[in-house]
Amino acid sequence: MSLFELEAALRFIRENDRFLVVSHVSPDGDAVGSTLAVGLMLGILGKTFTMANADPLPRKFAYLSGYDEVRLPDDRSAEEANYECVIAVDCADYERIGAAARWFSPDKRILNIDHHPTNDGYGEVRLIRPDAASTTELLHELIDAIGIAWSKPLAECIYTGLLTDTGGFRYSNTSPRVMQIASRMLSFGVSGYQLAEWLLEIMPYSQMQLLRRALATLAFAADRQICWMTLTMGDLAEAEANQEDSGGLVNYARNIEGVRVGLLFKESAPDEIKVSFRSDGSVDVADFAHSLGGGGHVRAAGCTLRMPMEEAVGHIVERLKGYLT
Ligand SMILES: [Mn+2]
Repeated sequence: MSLFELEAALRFIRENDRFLVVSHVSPDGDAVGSTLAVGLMLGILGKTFTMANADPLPRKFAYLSGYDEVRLPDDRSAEEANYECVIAVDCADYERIGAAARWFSPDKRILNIDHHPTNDGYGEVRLIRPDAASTTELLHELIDAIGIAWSKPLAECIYTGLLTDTGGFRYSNTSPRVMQIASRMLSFGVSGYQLAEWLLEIMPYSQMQLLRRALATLAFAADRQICWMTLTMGDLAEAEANQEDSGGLVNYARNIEGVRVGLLFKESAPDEIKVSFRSDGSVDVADFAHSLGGGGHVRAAGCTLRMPMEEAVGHIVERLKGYLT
């Protein structure tokens, strides 16, 4: 981010009050960590604010400070609508804010803080840095610039975004800078081994039941360079799984030797298929997902198709075969 961008973001925060903090639908660790970090920062600055998300936050992030304060769009009284100052974090485009945008005033101004390369530059003030591993990496810099004191709760938010968006400090975005910030967060009391165990290793029983069903559908194309799994609404019901249980399962498809792109097709509603893409790095799945109306990162992206499962699988696998060659 340029100094000019950082200054504009600081001014937006310092010179305004009554903020609405939002992130993307189906929030991940970086979305939750970023939302709550901004909330903690605004609280320390003496600002009034509300945090909202289109979807419930995954339960596994309940250890983060402020988790219970994030509101759903339906949970609203009249005086809480019409926020003029919006801070959107980790959200690559305006549509991904989803139903949380119902709380915006028609005269809203948005501070867009994000690291997705596909960010379309919405908002009046923008702090966008595609080379950052997580949005919390940018927030670390913003928090230092705004000059508030670090605490364990704030550090846990930053660390959670770093840990989850780097796949446990394993992806190619794990830069020296990421490790420096992580190290600093540990010095503020974050328990790195406990968060790693809780976020990367422990799996709910219902998620394991879902994994069992997903693995039974493993299929391949293009000399096993493409591998996919499917999950129907019936699978989700039988496993007594919730939406968050399917997170990360796509990696089982991608992690097979020789596979360049792993996919998970998940039926989220009748004739609505959410597709997750994971690449070994040789294929830009953000670009591919973008061509289907989705987005994400080079190695991890997604899109939603409105068609039956079989049609969605055929459509995407055929297109992907052409994309590989
Ligand atoms: Mn992120």
